[in-house]
Formats: sequence, C-alpha cells, structure tokens
Amino acid sequence: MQIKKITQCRICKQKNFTKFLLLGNIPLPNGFIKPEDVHKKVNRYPLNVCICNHCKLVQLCELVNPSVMFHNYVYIPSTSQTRMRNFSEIALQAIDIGKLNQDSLVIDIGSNDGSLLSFFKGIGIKTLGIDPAENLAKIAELKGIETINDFISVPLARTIRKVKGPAKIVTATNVVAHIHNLRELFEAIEILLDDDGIFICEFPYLLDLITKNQFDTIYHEHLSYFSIKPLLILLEFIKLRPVKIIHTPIDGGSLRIFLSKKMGTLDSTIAKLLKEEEKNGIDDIKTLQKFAKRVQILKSELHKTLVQIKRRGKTVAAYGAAAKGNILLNFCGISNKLIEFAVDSTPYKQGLYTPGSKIPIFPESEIVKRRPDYVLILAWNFAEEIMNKQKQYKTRGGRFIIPVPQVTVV
Ligand code: JHZ
Repeated sequence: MQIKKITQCRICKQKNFTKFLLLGNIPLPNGFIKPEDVHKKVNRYPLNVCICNHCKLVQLCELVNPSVMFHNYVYIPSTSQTRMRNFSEIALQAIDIGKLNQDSLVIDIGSNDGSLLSFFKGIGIKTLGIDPAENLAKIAELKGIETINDFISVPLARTIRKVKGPAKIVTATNVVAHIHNLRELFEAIEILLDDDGIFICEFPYLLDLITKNQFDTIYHEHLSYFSIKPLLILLEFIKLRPVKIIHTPIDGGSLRIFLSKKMGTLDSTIAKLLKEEEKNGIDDIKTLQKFAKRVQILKSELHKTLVQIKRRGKTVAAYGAAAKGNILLNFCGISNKLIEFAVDSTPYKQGLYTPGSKIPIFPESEIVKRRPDYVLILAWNFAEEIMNKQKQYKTRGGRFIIPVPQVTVV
C-alpha cells in the first residue's frame, strides 16, 4: 500500500482530528523526472493537514509509504553554505555539551551524504551514519563516513550498540518529522545513547510555519509539524528529558532540541516559546483556518504576478529546485508555461525536470547566461545566500521574486 490514512495520533494515540488545509493531490516533492519520462503521467499523492484535537499535534492526514520516498534521494545538504554553517554550529554545540573527545562516538540518523558527521570526523571523533537512501549512503562512504544503509529501528539500534558501544551524541536533523512511529524512534535513540549521552534534533517549527505562511514546507515527507505543547506530551512517553532548546533561523525557523537521559535544568526558552504559541493561538482551529485562507490568497497572488509578467513578454526562471518549491509550483498551478527553466546547485537534480510542473533544471550558471527578467526564489530559506551569489544578475537589472511570507519583488 502506497498511501495510508492516519487513524490515530502518533503522539497521544487519540483518534479525533480536524482537517484545516487541503493542498490537493501533488507529486512527491523530491520525485524529479528524467527527460525520457517527462511526458508520462506523474503519480500524485494527497496532501492534507489536520490537527489532533487532543494533544494538538499538526500532522498529515495521509501517509505515503516511506520506501517510495527515501530509497533513492536527490536532496543533499552540502549544496548550501547556510546549511553547512548550521551543521558546523550543531557540531560545535555537540562537542561542548557532550564533552567529546577522540574516544567518543557520534551517530547521525538520516545522515544523508555525511555532511554533518564530517565536522566530527574532521577532528578525529568516531562517527556512524544511518540513512535509508542507497545512493547517499554510497556518497558518504566515499567521503570516509561509515554509513548503515537502513531505516532506524529498535533491532538496528541494538545491533549497533553491541558492535560499536554507546554513543555520546546522537543527532537527527530534519528527520524526526519524517518518522511515523515516534515512540519506536525514541526507544532506538535511548538504546544508542550512553548514560550521559545527548540526543540533538532539529526540525521546522510550527509557529514559524503558521505566522510566516510557509505552507510549501508541508509535504509528504513531513508527517508532523511540531510545536512545544505536543512535544511536551511526547516527552511523557519517553525516557529522555529536554536540557536545552534553541529557536534557530534555519529553514525559516526551526527548533533545535537537546535531550538527555539524566534530569537537566532547562533554561527559560520552553516557557517563552509556549507563551508565544499561546499568543499566536497556533493550536486554535480558527488560527489554522485563517492560515489556510492566507495560503489560498498567496496562491492566487503568485499565479497572478507570474501571468502578468508573462503577458508583458518577460521571462521567469526558478532558483533552487527545492522540495518545497515543487509543492509551491504544483499547488499554485505554475508550470513550464510560466517558468522557462530552473537552476539548482545539486548535481543530481541538474538535467532532470520538476515533477508535475515539468520545468527543466540547469546548473546555476544558466542565470547569468540566459538572463531571465525575473527569478522566482523557490529556496526562499536561502534567499540571502542566493541573492549574494547572483549579484551580477542583479546589477544587470535582474529581479527576484520571493514567494513567502507574501509575494515580494526585490
Ligand atoms: P532546501 C529538503 O527540503 C528535504 P528542500 C528534507 N525533507 C527537508 O526537511 C529539508 O530539506 C531540510 C538549492 N540551492 O535545503 C539546493 C541552490 O541551487 O531548502 C537545494 O536543491 N543554490 C530533507 O529541498 C535547494 O536549493 C544555492 O545557492 O526544500 C534548497 O533546498 C542554495 C543555497 C541552494 O530543502
């Protein structure tokens, strides 16, 4: 079965949900298309969002089989300096909080191409990656990062602990939201961690998603959209305790959470964030319904802007064939009729087409070569990095369109 309807909340196990956002049937966000398949019909999967009426976890109403999404994965983090800087910050904080030395083991769940682990490996700390994507596990191995090509599970965690011993640090960046069985995930992490070990995870924060209209970060890979309230309920079921929480600007606003087996003294961040969540009413269905209305307005604004540009005989390219970009394009009904081409720094995406919208993807140099009149920044979370990189395009009169929180022409 490729699609499963959610019947029970993955945190509190209650069965009562309210749906508030229907994005429709959309191709998989990382399902880029080979040139020979571009006229074939693309598979579309439902993308609808609900809130658990009990614990208030915002989540997808339907789940796509993870092996369809994660066995061959084109996304790699090492193509963005901003993300690599974020990884180096996480590594430094891990080294500090875990008092790591060369005997310490760091395990990264969803280790992708080994980008985060390479910061530890670089200073002689022992590392182990776990990732279900066969192509990425191979790339990581080529970089010298030992990687187990599998999904994390309790039996796998037991085997690793037996063979490698306990880990001082376990990391999972942009992974927790991908996993359905959270209780099993945390059981596996508890097995992997040493008694004084720390689990560090990072994921996009619902407060930012709602207040900044980041609807395109909602996609089949992201099953949960976390806020502090349901997270605290999740913690009641697991043995790890929060010792530190950081609200970071990465990806438009994320939470970086440090959990330990020991009791910790938590700083005031949780209380502050809870207050912010309450002030913005992000677990109130009326707030979520208002958000859904704003998303519809943004959709027509963006479509209208691009149609007007096209009518004036001007050209538009897309920058960053991001997963979120594919959601934005498909939901807003934007295709190769409005956008001539896309560019992306990821070698594995170049030469392919965006799913559903059928836009060809080129290396970034194509922007200066073809000088489109407008560039729609689909990777808006890296808008600053991209605009700095493309100064030459800008000084020659090129203009950028940033789609969220509202359509803005720079
Ligand atoms: P980026 C992925 O989402 C998928 P995406 C995943 N599910 C997740 O949670 C997030 O990452 C974290 C390109 N780019 O990172 C590279 C340039 O071309 O926002 C990427 O393809 N030039 C794991 O795909 C894309 O943009 C540049 O200068 O939405 C950005 O994708 C820069 C900076 C990026 O994640």
